[in-house]
Amino acid sequence: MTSVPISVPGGADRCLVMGVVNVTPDSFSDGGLWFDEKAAIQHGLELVQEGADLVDVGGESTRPGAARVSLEEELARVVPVIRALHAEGVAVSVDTMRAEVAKAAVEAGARLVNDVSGGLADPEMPRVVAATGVPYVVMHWRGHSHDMDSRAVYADVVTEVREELAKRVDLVLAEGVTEQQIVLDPGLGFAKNAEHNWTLLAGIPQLAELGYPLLIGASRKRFLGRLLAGPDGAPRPFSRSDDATLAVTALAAQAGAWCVRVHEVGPNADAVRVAAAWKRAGANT
Ligand code: PMM
Repeated sequence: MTSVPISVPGGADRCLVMGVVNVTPDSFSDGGLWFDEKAAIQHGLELVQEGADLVDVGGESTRPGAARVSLEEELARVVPVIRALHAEGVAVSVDTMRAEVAKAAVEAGARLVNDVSGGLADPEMPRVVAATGVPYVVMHWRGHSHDMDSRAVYADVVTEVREELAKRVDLVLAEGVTEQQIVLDPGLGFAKNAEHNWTLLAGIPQLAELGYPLLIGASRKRFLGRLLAGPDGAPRPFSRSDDATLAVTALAAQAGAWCVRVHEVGPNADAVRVAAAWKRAGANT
């Protein structure tokens, strides 16, 4: 497996925790909470206090049905927050599908580009990421949020996601990104229904066979709320699905995930340490 040059304080041999700061008015679970620049910076610093290894700053909501924001608006939302967090010594990633935002974010100090479209939304992205040399999260994606649910059609979701990711890898490598930069992500909830998401989680070992570190983003997603629906069938609100996120984190870390992307960092940071201790003990017996 390739190694991603994000140094973790203490050089921890465990799954990393990426905390989320959505600088948006409309993200699914935390839209509006960190829309104000000062609030976003403060929240990023709190996430680090709680144990985040990385803070993922995004300025565009990708919730199902979301409309796009302009380039100017996205830059105005994320760049000042990234610059301020970087100045405080925080390892920041930028959650963007736009090459120009990725470039400005890395110039402002971002140390990883997290592209939910895996280079499909902006053909310039792989070349720009190649030039920066920072790690690049290539997520599985089939189209923009406004119609992604209609693309959630698979005969064998693990095989198809694996093959589509492998194609993206070939393309970004051809554009100059190195193997050492690449992180893959199955893109839970992006053109996937609940059953697809569970099958992909169970398929982490097969996805890992591609040979790249894996990032898993299950936090507060709708499939958890559906699983925990009450007797009336009403999905559990995302605000009460953090314990389920935590369970996914522990199991994903156990299955070999490189990083989990979560909204509530503290308990997830504990969970990855539990999984690491369990694995270490297993290796010694
Ligand atoms: N999910 C969201 C946003 N960015 N990035 C990666 N790499 N993987 C994900 O699963 C992912 C992502 C949507 O979640 P949010 O809007 O609730 O933060």
